[in-house]
Amino acid sequence: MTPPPITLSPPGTPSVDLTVTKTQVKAKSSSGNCGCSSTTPQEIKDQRLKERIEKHPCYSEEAHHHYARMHVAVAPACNIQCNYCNRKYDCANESRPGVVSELLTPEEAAHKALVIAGKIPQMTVLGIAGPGDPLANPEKTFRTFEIVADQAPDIKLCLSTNGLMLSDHVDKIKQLNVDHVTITINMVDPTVGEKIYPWVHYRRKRYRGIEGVKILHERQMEGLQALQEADILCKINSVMIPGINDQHLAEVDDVIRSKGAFLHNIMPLISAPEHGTHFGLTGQRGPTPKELKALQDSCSGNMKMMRHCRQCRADAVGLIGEDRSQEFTKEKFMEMTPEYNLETRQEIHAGIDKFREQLKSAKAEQIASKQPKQDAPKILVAVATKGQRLVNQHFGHAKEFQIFEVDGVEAKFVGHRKVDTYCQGGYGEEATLEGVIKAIADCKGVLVAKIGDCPKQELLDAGIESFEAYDVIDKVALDFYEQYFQKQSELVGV
Ligand code: CLF
Ligand code: SF4
Repeated sequence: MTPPPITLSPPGTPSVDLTVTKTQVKAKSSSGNCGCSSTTPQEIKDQRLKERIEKHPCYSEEAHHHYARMHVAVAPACNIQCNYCNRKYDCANESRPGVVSELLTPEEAAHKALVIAGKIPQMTVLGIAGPGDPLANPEKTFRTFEIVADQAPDIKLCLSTNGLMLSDHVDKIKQLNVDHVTITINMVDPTVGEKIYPWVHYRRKRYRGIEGVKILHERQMEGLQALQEADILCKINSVMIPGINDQHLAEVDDVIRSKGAFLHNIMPLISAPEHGTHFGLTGQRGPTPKELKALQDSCSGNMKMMRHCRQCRADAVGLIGEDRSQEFTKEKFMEMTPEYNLETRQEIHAGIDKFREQLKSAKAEQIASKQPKQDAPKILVAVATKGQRLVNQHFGHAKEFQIFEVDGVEAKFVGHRKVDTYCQGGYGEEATLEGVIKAIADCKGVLVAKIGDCPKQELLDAGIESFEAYDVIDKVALDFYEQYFQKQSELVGV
């Protein structure tokens, strides 16, 4: 007999039932706490690594469904020029690195972090990622970290840099307990880099062309090495630029892995002409989602590959995939009193972690109950979600769809597609529906909390079935998979 289902009630959502079987209960009760198991050094290392990333939404794909990050824009200056960057462009609806609405002083930034830590308690990471380079503005960057570390010790500090000045600052980074550093590395061959970086400003001198790129490359490698020696987790971001470094990024992946990088995040070039970047103005295209996935797949054998990056603004706030920065403009947050409370936050995090554990157990049970079939077909599904790894959003409200690859046994997150919301002011917008269908054209199904008859039919005409549910993504995806192939076999039978 199966025990009664465990009811999960993540904050702000209807309850979701996840049945935990006897086998699982037994497995849980026999895994530790019995005093007779010994822990190997590798297990201790793995456990320590798990603790370092489990609340970081960028370093853990699983965490990004539950925990949020925020950026504070305290670093205006940059010491290099990338052909894909124009920091003058500012649009609150735009989401890409380098873009920011308001610059902050370290004191204002710390105030903002304390306000948001109270209002969005699942915010666990404070990152500094621009709008210029944090280490071209070291005083402002480190002062911000110092104040926040002093007043909000549970917030993880994170830094994203081009790497030019990194090795000079690794001691300070370590001293401030910044445990996550990202370096953007687009090349390990300066002849490739020449097409990406027109100049580099290093130790009070501007170097143009390959001379500057060589300095940047050497400094990036030194920085990576220094992080490894200091035992600081390092993620590498690479911008995929078709025809320039797309063929070269596999080599970058090899080099960074051999030098101890933890995670590789290959992102698509954003190059709309209206952004005014060199690449935008010269017609350089970005990769298609298919090209990006193919490159990520080809590199993912080597090391952990990040696929959930949303190329955040330098003042982004919220879960990755949602941007709440407009709720916390300077005018607004300076009027708010910080309600940071460590105990309250810890209680909320404990609730989130319990929910995550239950999700994991249910997923493990689901996988164990399925018989993997050799050569089982894989299909993609698009999911409308507001987070918590649930199908919990109406089709018309989705600003993006998360894409999962399903093989009949499990559902793997493989990316996301941004869309314009279909529902505008309470009515469906025909023009945006076309864009949504185009964005998820390679998916067999769209999994949503609710969908209207009209978009449902148009999706079906395009070969995409709608599936309504309010439950854990993994479960809904597998239910859809079964139903989809059942229908297919019936059709063949007919
Ligand atoms: Fe910010 Fe970057 Fe830290 Fe994350 S973002 S500094 S590691 S806290 Fe994350 Fe945003 Fe992608 Fe960056 S989704 S752009 S990878
Ligand atoms: Fe822009 Fe960052 Fe490149 Fe500097 S390092 S030019 S801020 S993208």
